[in-house]
Amino acid sequence: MDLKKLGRKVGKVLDNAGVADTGKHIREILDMDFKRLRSTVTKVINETPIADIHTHIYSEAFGDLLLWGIDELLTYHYLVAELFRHRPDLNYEAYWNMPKQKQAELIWDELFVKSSPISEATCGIVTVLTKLGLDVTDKNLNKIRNYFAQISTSRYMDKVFELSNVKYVIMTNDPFDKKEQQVWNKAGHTDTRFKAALRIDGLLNNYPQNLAEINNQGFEVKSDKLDNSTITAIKDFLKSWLEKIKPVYIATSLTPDFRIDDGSPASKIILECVLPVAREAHRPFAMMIGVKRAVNPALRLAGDGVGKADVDVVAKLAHDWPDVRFLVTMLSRENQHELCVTTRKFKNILVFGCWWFVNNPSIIREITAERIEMLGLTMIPQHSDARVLDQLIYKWSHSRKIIADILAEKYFDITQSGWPVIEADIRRDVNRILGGQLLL
Ligand code: RAT
Ligand code: ZN
Repeated sequence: MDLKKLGRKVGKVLDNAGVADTGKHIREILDMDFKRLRSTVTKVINETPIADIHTHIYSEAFGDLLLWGIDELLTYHYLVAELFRHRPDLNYEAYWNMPKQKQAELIWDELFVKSSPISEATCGIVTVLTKLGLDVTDKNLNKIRNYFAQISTSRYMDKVFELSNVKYVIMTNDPFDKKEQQVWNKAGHTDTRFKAALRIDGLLNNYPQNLAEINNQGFEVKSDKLDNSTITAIKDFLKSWLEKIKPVYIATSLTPDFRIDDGSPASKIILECVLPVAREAHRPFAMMIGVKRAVNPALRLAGDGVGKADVDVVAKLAHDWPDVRFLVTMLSRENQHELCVTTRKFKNILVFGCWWFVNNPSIIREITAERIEMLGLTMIPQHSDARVLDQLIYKWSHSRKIIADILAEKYFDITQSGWPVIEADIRRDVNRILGGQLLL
């Protein structure tokens, strides 16, 4: 007896009996072979508007902090690092002294004309240009520049959000940045596609250098001793920024050697200021762990490295602060499995994204499968980390494809064991992990 034929018959009977939905679902389940499943998952993932939970892009209100266009894409620090791989003869300062246009031309020439753009960062630019409908066959940079010269910022912004199908992005907002302060201290910003995150690296790493700035902002931090009145002032400083920018979370990056119980100013500020404020304000604390800053300072933003960190820090914080939600991502590939295990032990940890050096297809594939196998749908598989608006287009199109491949395999496995998988369930699941539901 052909099971599919029988299923279709049963489906029809149910349709006629007025239970059309059930009939449709039965047919759907029986017809679900791998190819079909994969195309359904891909369709659902492409149609699901993304909540991008960590980026470095800004709304238009932030003026020149918002980067977009071909020259910004080409001078993205991921490509700057690659330029020097191609041109070891080039002097770092000579590059930095060039005007941006010249830097972009050099990168275009070295990485796209004299070589094929097959690294993730370079092929990302090819994806952006082709998704914008531009012809790249003659490798003509000026033609590409003309396209960007003719479009206004707001039209382009709409286009990027539409092409990438992103519903909102979370920015990285630095309370010590003068340009940002000008915006927040005046009207703020109104574009609801942009939400804030309070980034406190400056407070943790540049303390006491930033003491003066905290004082300037009206919070009396008298010494660098972190005495009681200073702790209170830092807490007030944090609370005032929470009030001002209404961030989705408070965030910091941390070095691989960071320890929470070493009595350093950074750990003291986290324990005595950040976590009490986060708990009281019901804001998650996001930790991005594993970056070694300025391994090669001459490369500037492109000069940071990676190191394996101590996941026990995450476990200790999650254990000691059960009322605080910790969003965690780690930079080292070697930390990912331990982080999954730790996350299984603490309901207040939410793992997110494949950050920076692990945001490459081969590693995203591995980490995403590992997370699904160990955490199911209780994790946020990806964020874009876009620094240039246009990068939303490629970062999400590349990630969507990989996430779809992995999810399709996982759904197929359960159909093989007899579990019914229907499109509505896939949609529910995908919306949960990509649509920001887990952040609520
Ligand atoms: O990915 C990047 O662009 C890095 O430079 C960093 O900004 C990193 O993502 C971070 O948030 O510290
Ligand atoms: Zn980032």
